Amino acid sequence: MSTLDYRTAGESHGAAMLAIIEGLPSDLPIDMDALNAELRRRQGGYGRGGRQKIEKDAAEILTGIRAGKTIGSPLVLQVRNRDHRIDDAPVINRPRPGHADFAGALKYQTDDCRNILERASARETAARVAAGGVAKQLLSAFGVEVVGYVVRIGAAATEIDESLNAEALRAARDGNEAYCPNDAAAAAMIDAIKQAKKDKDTLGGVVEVRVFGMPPGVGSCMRWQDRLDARLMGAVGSIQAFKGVEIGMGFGVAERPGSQVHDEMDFDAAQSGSAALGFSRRTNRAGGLEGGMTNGMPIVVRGVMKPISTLLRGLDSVNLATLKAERSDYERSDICAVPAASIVAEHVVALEVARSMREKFGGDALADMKASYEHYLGAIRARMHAARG
Ligand code: EPS
Repeated sequence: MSTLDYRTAGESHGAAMLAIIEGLPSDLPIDMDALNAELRRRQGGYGRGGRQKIEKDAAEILTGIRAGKTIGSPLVLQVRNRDHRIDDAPVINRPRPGHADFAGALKYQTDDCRNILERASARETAARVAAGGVAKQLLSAFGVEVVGYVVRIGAAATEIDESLNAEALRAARDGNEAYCPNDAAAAAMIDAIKQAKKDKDTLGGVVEVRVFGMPPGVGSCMRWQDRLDARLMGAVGSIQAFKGVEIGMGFGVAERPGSQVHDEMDFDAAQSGSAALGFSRRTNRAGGLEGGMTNGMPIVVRGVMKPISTLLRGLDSVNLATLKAERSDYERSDICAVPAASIVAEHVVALEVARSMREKFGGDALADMKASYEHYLGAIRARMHAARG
């Protein structure tokens, strides 16, 4: 079956976080240093709490690999938890409004929210970043680059310079602790997090992911399940604490007429060797996706993360064991995890893009998939050549 799928398992203070990826082609070399660099990046960013001083996340591959290359079998990744103490972790009876605590405790018939938060915790994203790191390595075999960064924390925001490529964006992001490609905006974001800490409060924000180098026609308009835009929205929307996702101009299209929304087209035969086949758009308000399919422009996805629900000053809650009004429990937590979430968003986007690439180009070995990719671009170029006469 040529698709790609993944699952995760693990509790925040259990033995390990695990990811299982099915559907990788054989012969893909896995660069562990690159995977581990992404895991460390996820642990960082300004505003993180005490847990990241304990953990030194590193991935181990348990299955699916031989001599450093995939062999087509399911690949299991493990990130061990140093803070492994799930059986001794304190009982939590006072749910944090905003967290999974309350609904989960009722659903799983317990008044100890610990059973819920252990799995609901954003620590689970370590497994998704490990899996997404593998997806990025598959995509890079096709010249596809994925980069995530922060565009807003609280009131501090930046616009992204549309002329920046993946490398420039990544370099700018990695230059500061807010993971924002604009240093001046990053300084304002860090100040906002410092203020939230003083106020014993938390802060959310907006992350953006761009995917460069996708050929047109990946995804589908034929089945809603296969629409790449919908998959990206689902994947980014599934990140812990995310409350909304936009593609391209997103909700901004509502206030503009069509002439100011759609991206007018050009064709330059001299560029037909590129993955975009010589077609270009004067703008990219569609965020690289039309009809559920890539259109050759960079994919642009944004997601909004709410402020973390664990506040040092607590929030009014109800004790589930006594039903008395009390402040919510405090668990060690972050003040702001938006920088880390930008890395998570990058990796879940990579997984969805890789899934659609597997479905479009198929093949059991990487060479088959590449041959199919080349055949597809070659067939389109031949049609364009014939059209030009
Ligand atoms: C996280 C680890 C967790 C939290 C955070 C994300 O560790 P601990 O609960 O031991 O401090 O810091 O999870 C949450 C914000 C949450 O609400 O659960 C991580 O590794 O990203």
